[in-house]
Amino acid sequence: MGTRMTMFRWPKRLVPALPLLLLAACEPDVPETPPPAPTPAQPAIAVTPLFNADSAYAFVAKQVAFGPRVPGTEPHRNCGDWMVERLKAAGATVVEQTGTVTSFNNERLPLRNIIGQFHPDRKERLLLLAHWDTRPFADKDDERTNQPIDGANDGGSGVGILLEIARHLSSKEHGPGIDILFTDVEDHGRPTGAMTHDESSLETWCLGSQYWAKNPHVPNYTARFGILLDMAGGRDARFYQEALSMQYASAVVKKVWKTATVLGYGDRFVQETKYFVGIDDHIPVNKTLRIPTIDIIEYDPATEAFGPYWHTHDDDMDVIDQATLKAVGQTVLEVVWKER
Ligand code: AHN
Ligand code: ZN
Repeated sequence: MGTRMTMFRWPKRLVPALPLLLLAACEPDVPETPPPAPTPAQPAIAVTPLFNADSAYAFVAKQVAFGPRVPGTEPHRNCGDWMVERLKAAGATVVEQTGTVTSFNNERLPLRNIIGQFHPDRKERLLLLAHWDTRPFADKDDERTNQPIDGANDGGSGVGILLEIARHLSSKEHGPGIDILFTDVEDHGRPTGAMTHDESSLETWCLGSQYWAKNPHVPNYTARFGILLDMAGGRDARFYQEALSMQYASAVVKKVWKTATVLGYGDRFVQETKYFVGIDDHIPVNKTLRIPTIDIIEYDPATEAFGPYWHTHDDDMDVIDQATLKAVGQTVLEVVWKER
């Protein structure tokens, strides 16, 4: 026993390092000091995380399960609380904006914009947004027109995709910090004005983003660019380059559509401009804050508008397709990850 103790008496500071001990056991002339530990190499390219479409789909289904998210109702309140919880669980610093707005039909509506900030200490920002309220009526349907819709695609899909993206953001160690903005009271606009371009009707939509653009959650808020998701999860959806996005932020449109093509989603992200969105949440962001912001929104050449489910009771979970959620989600995640 005594002999063995003598043979294996190593310098004290090596004792806790078991691998070194084993190495040293095969090497009689073990150096007094271990070689310096290699400095952990920063990967040259931060690999973009995989967007999980199952998870995004479950986030859409969860919103729908709360019931229609009509401002001022209990499902709306409960869904908002859940979204805040999801953002916090993902590591965001959450800010909520509340207020009261008046709809076109003179309803006083509570407003709740929800902002999840990732790495709020970083000066450079990117803005991702989607509305989370659902339309209080089905004015494009033939029946039950005054009942609220599920809004699985119109409302649910954008939030579902962004909540899935949010799960990855705290691990983004490089580049700008991200702000996820869930706007409220987007879809309470004047029915007959839906596709017209008369100014007074346009102003009845997007009340939450109008409010936020005038009162951003951070004074003098700005971002490198913004991406709005609206009706981004429909089966076989095609995304054309929306004309107002092209007008305000063509470089961002091109960046996103090119990224989608590189990722293999060029069949969905069609490199062709279509003029159709009178207003959406990107307009106040472009006009008031001058942040170049685009809208990824379904365009259906057959209807020359959105999908046939739009503002009808058909906008339920049957419309949602994981392949579309994946194409949009992975594309946006890639665009975000590529920013240095
Ligand atoms: C108009 O209806 C004028 N623009 C589309 C905004 C919208 C409604 N997005 C979803 N629902
Ligand atoms: Zn809508």
